[in-house]
Amino acid sequence: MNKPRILMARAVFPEIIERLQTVAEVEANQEDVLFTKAELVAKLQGKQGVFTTGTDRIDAEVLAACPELRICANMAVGYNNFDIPAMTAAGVVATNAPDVLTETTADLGFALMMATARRMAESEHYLRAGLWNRWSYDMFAGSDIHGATLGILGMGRIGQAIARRGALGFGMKVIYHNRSRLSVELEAECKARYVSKDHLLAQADHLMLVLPYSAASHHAIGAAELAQMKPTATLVNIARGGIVDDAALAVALKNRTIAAAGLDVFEGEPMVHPGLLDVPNVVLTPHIGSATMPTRLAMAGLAADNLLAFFSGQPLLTPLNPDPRTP
Ligand code: 8YV
Repeated sequence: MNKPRILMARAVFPEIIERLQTVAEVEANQEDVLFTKAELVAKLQGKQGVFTTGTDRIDAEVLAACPELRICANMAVGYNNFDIPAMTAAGVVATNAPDVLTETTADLGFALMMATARRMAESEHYLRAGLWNRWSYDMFAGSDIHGATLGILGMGRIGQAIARRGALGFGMKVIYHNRSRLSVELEAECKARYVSKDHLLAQADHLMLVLPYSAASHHAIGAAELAQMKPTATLVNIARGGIVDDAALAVALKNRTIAAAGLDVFEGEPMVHPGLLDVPNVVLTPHIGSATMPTRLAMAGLAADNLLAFFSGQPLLTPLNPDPRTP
């Protein structure tokens, strides 16, 4: 029997390619070429599987042009790069990579919140610029993390892991808003209290965004929401670009209607809104939430395991839509 053929849309750990080669013919992309849609479609001809990352879009147009494609395995927990209804309609399986990055991403969210509240980037730039020549009583005085109110918008696995860090490690009062309320047991474990979005915006000293991107969450934080926040509040986005209206945020930061922001994700990344580059009160990182070697290896391993399971006739590990192989 012919081996299935898999395209790696981006470069990945060599051992992942070797693992996939045990069941499939693999076309790697170790030069890490960023394919245009037309190039991706051309590369997918004759392929039954594709290993994607969050930057590779699989939509109805791609699916229509690639009739042999049967599975897309995303090396990311977020899957807004997939058109799931179109994939389901085309009988193409979609998988993501949840759980393995939860704690690592929560660590980064917490680090960004602390760096933002304590003005670490701004003060480091000041020191590097040779401007530090004396101490003063309010030099880079920021806000406290311990004892403050942590507001979490989006209370999935990563939101819960951040809540635990805040409540158990730093004595923070944790409030959250989510599409659906957590069970009483989970709320008790995370020491988190469910509130309305308005209450969350008005009460949080530090607001953390961890909700998935969808049409419904587009600009969930815009000018109106920013205006509801305390002038002393900080905002951290580790979720997805587009959840925050970055232009409105740049204005809020410039006018200091909120104190500061920490951003790991951006609308239209890797482009960054120029207004965000212009203001000092923002800490910017290039989408590194899950970026530790063990976690990235685990994410790639899970995406590969889904492909291996699919082509060996085994149940999928983390499916996002119905498996057309099951009757
Ligand atoms: C990835 C992410 O680095 O998992 C996600 O949803 O945003 C990040 O962890 C990125 O999407 C690579 O696929």
